[in-house]
Amino acid sequence: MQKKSSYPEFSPSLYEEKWLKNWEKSQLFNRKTYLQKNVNSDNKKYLLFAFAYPSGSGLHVGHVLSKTALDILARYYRSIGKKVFFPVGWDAFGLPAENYAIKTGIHPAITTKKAIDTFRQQVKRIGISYDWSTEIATSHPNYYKWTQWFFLELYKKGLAYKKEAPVNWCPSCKTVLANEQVINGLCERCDSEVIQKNMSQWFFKITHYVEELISGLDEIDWYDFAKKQQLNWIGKSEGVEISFKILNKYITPKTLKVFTTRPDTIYGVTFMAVSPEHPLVKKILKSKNIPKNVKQHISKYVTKSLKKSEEQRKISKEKTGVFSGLYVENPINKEKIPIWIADYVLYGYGTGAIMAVPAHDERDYLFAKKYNLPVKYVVKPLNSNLDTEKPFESAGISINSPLIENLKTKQAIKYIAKYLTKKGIGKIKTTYKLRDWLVSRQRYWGTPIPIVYDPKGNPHPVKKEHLPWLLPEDVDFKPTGESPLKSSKEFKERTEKLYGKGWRPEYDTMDTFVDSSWYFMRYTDPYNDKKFASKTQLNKWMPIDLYIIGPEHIVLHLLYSRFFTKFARDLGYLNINEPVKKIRHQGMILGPDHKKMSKSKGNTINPDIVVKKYGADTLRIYEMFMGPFESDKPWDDRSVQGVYRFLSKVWRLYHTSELNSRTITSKELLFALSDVVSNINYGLERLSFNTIVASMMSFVNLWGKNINSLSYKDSVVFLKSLSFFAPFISEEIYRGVLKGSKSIHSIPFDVNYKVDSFERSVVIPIQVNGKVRGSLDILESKLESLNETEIIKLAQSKVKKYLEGSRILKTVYVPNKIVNFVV
Ligand code: ANZ
Repeated sequence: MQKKSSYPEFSPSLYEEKWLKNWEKSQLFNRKTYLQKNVNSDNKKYLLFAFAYPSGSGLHVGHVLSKTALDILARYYRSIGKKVFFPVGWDAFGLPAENYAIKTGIHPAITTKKAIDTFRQQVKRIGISYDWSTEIATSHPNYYKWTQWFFLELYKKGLAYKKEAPVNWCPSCKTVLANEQVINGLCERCDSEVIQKNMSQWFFKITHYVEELISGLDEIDWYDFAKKQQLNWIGKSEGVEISFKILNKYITPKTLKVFTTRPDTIYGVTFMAVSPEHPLVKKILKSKNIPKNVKQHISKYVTKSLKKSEEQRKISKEKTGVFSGLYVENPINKEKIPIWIADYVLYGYGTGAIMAVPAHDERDYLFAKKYNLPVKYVVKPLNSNLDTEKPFESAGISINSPLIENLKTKQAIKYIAKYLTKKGIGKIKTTYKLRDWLVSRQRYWGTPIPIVYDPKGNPHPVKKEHLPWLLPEDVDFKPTGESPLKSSKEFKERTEKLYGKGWRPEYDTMDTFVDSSWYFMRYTDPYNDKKFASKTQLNKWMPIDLYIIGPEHIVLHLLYSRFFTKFARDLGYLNINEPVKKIRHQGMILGPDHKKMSKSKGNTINPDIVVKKYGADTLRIYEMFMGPFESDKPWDDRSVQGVYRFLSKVWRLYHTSELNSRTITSKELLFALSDVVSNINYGLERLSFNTIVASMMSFVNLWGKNINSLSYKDSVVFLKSLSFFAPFISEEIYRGVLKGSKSIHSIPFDVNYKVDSFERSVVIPIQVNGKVRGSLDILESKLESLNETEIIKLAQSKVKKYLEGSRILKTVYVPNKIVNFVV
């Protein structure tokens, strides 16, 4: 190729859209065109990004980060012969579209479709090589038909059931909220105070798989802190259930059961506490033997507590309660202990009642201090003095405890547990914090629960031939505290027509977390209208090899997805236990002010504007270069420009260098290039994108210093490396300047580049009068072509300084070893 003095200006907008169209037309990344055969667990790569909610505000820079990261991997894996599955879809049901509809009256289906269209166009524009043939949206009847099918299968197996339950209720959004939607007792969306309300709700019995949800974590390559968070949520505790005799002959039952993980502290119990929902409280309120004023007190307290959300009760530093008027007997020492009603005791955990040991439990301590109850220390530290100004919660040595005096906590627990079990008042028990999954939502824009009620109010499954059980369109979105579906005439008429007069449909829709708990399975076979996915496709692509999600999904989304996978396995569809092999989380991109981006702070960056100004390649490389993928990092406009300059240099070098087969790549550049290749080979799987970009930049800087030192072949190796990160410019140069006959994205990447073609060089020291004064550093191939005279001449020029003004008396050359001049 001839060196050119003038070359076309670097202007990404002139070619980026052109290549998009070209790739789309040739279906370059479509799974159907070339990936169907010979897929096995060794050669397949299922890459997944947590599918986006298509919000009205469009793609943000955070989406670009994770999508680009996976795209780079997808391009790399394809180029080394892997069968890549890289699907795309939309988590399209959800509250924002519905809230927008409430405000504007525009149907959520319309806003959602529009948002998806915008997202799709934006994602395509940044060159994400998705397999668009698999695109799905959870709000599409072809999708939610199978969400409903899953519901019915769960129902059939007794894993979906209905029960009356206290729920978090936001009085302003007029909806039930999941625990994680309650932040410090306030609604995540509108900051109103959340209250508790009893409602009849549908649940999925996720606790059925609780042990597997714990043990399965061992199979996943995931951060320890994330696994710990999920384990904490599941909250397995081994302890003892102890029965305390109630000292009141008019009250049944005769005993109060508590769950404790510290039976060794039983000598330190100074009060008992039951949750306001505990059945004993109802008994007390009904009892004629408890004074009226005590009951009034209790009743007032209970009403107030029940309005609080569970979260509020858990975190509040102020512990409150009322005395119940009852006592129990401590089975270990026959002490009379008062029973209190306190809302820091939760009804859904353990037995909903506790033996309180203020000396060794902080919550009990705060309560005891507030109500002047005794604090009795029964454990002391192993190696330090007991501080009686605060609770001592750690393990230590038992004191003031006759049966276990001087025993270490672990032994003491064992001893007491055994003792109580023998006496028939204790039982070893395992409890879990995990509750069944409440899936009912009193909202419109979600999957209708496929249940109908007969005139007596008994639930029946919607017949499978009536699926998809369509979401009615004629509804009034305005929240009334009831499900919006209740306002649909069509829905009611449809139900009566199909099931009989007086029948009614279930008006609740499902939590959108249900939609997203199985979408990765649907991806494998998105157009199947006989099954949610065929066993063949499922077992061909599952499990997901790499899943990138935001850290906000560590607990629930992954727990629910794991639950659905186990259920699909038990239905006989899958041969695996866990849906994902490896999970990673992207860091957050902060605003230029180092703060979390938010519209109200005015520090958001619109990726469209960056693309328009600098092109998609610059945006992609910049985001990969900002810092470690998994860390939070601020946006910096100057670095964006730096990346743009890097790409324009690439452009100039390819247009102005003599890239021909005669050029031998200089040693320096070979080093730099092999650095790029090995960084890709070792760094990509570790998501070390920024170090790869840095090595590409140093390669280009070196090249710029000596532009005619790169061979055509090696220039392709570099361009191919760059193509994973910057697919547009590399295609334009490959097809335009390097005259490649096919897409750069379909040529292979030489992972062995370093080993195969890296040339060794030979270093020959040069001595003057026996002293080393310099050295020759020559590539092996070049050395072969030089004769002795030429080598001596080169050596002479290297040590010119030391030879000046003298005459060379003798020259000794030991081939490839040393040159010695005697002067
Ligand atoms: C006596 C005791 C003494 C306790 C002590 C702790 C320390 P984890 O480990 O989280 O499972 N508990 C039991 N049921 C409860 C409920 N429904 N609401 C609130 N607290 C409850 O915690 C188990 C401990 O949490 C139990 O052990 C109980 O307090 C409390 F020095 O019993 B412990």
